Amino acid sequence: MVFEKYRLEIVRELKKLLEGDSPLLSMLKYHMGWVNEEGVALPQEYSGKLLRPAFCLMSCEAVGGDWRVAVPAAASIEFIHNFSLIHDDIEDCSAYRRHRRTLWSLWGEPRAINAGDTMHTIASLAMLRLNRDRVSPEHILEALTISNETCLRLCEGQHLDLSYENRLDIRVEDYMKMIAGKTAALFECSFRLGAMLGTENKTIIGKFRSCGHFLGLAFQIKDDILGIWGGEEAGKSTESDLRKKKKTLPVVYALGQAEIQDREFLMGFYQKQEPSSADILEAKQVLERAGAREYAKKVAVAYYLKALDQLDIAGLSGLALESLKQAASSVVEREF
Ligand code: GRG
Repeated sequence: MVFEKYRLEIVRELKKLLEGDSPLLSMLKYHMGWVNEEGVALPQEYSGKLLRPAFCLMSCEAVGGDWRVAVPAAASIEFIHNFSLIHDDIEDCSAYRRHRRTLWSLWGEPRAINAGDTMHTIASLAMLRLNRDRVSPEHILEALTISNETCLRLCEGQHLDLSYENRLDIRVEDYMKMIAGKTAALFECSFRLGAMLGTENKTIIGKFRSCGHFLGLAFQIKDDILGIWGGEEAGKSTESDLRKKKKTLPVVYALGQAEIQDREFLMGFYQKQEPSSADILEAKQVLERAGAREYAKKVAVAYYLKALDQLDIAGLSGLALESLKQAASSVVEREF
């Protein structure tokens, strides 16, 4: 999904920032998919898709900049993302991610929280490395401000996500507000920082920022679909979002739109302490019957198209822009 030239540089920068061999760093390298639980390098790495850092570099190149200058910002964004995953897994009690045991499930919650905090700190240090390529102190300060404001939005979105678990009255507007924070904010940050490090043109930077926002919304809605109907590729159980009572878009839609009997089933389902696998299977059928999968798919595609519109309005052209558009399509076409 991510072009090799970007992937190699992103991974090189990430590894540079985690150099050292303390047990704490080893936990971070485990989470990044580079080593096993004993800290031994893996022959085949299990890192994430690196979408956010790649979008940052592609945005920089698409606006006419030198993408290598933006590598520290891309690495910082990937560490913020991974920090948020470490904490998310603790908050959601998820035992697996990317086909592997999660940090807290192996080392316990206290040490996983500490490892997550370490990664958050390293994300800020990563951004400061922008100074190695003649990026001005003003730009670095602006990039750090933007990334920290983004972290606040992530926290707000995550707060809403957690607080919706015990509610049945979530509307599509509430859902959109939640994902704008927990997911779209970091996509927006990737596109914005990439563009900002490649051009001074505020209008273009604004369009890239909006593109990231809309693409992030599309990404999360696709993630919701995969979280219910995805295959093994996703690396986590397709029962988990339903079991955790997550108010994903298909669920929000069905709670409002399903036939009365199906809606009653869903209400009962969400009031159960421990739904069985049979309950979950039935819930999936109810969602399907209500047209929730089709609806969510349509909404994801609509946001993806809005994202592309922003790039078109920016009035740029070139190979790098075409590559960026191609990569953007993977957000809605992906199967994991
Ligand atoms: C940043 C200070 C700060 C706090 C974070 C825990 C939290 C607050 C936010 C959670 C945000 C979260 C986990 C959103 C979900 C986003 C999402 C769909 C992640 C999966 O992204 P992929 O598929 O992951 O790109 P890979 O595995 O490819 O890296």
